[in-house]
Amino acid sequence: MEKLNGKTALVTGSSRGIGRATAVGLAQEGALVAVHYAHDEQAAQETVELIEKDGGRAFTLRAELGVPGDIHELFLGLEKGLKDRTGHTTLDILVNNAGETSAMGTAPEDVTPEEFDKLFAVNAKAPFFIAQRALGLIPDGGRIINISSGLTRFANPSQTAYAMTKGAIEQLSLHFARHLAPRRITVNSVAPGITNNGSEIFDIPEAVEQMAQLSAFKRVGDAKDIADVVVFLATDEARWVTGAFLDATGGTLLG
Ligand code: NAP
Ligand code: P7Q
Repeated sequence: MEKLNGKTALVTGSSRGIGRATAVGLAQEGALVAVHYAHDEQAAQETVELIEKDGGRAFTLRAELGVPGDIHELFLGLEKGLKDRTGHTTLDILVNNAGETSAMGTAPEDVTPEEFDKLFAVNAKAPFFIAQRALGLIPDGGRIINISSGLTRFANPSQTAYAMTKGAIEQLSLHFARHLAPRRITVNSVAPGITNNGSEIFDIPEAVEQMAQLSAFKRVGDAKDIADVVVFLATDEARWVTGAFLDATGGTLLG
């Protein structure tokens, strides 16, 4: 039985990686999914094709986040896409997944104010204002799922600024969970560890072998390892879980 029949979902940054696997997973459970992207329209279209091949429903939605007018552009496209397909603009599930993961190997001494501002604009500010704007569309019993990182609990100096943005999104989950509990809307954080998002580094066996050692299971995560956790949080089965931090790092934080 599909668990999300009749539901709608927005997954930011679902043209590839964890977002794509999440969009596919939500659609497999019957949700109509807005596949959001910034630059790679073809990749977003491929996500939609994957979903449709499976008998699911999805549409693409472009909006660059972290720039002026981003929230307006995102919701203009979202509301139109939903209205055209469902006759209304109800959004049951919001997954704040899009993230700036570049410039991550930089020593703290070398991080520039511009890089810092960009990371915060995309990873922290945009999710806050997306959630704020989505509040008018999310019905009682809805879901907000924020993608954090195990780096909020695993020290790695060259990822300080990035990890700071993920600390911020975890605060969004905590405080919005309290704010939205009267409406039975749950708000949670999911923290992946190193996860194969299809980028080139995961084609280098030696690099993958090294990264795998961080997990208690001695492998890197697959995007589906994370998507399955997000899909669970989106279902009614997770109605009693809110304000939580879900460690989806394959035991990287066990020490
Ligand atoms: P990814 O493969 O790098 O994909 C990023 C997605 O976000 C793409 O769809 C991209 O769209 C979109 N995006 C990036 N910058 C954007 C912007 N400024 N505006 C709008 N969309 C933007 O990502 P991933 O590795 O799957 O990561 C997904 C989430 O998991 C992120 O929040 C990341 O921080 C978190 N995470 C990842 C890992 C990991 O090891 N992969 C570990 C822990 C946490 P376009 O391609 O169209 O630009
Ligand atoms: O190093 C990470 C890490 C990484 C990367 O590998 C590079 C990538 C895939 O472009 C983005 C990325 C995002 C992350 O959130 C992490 C991460 O969470 C991580 C890494 C190394 C050691 C522990 C980690 O989480 C516990």
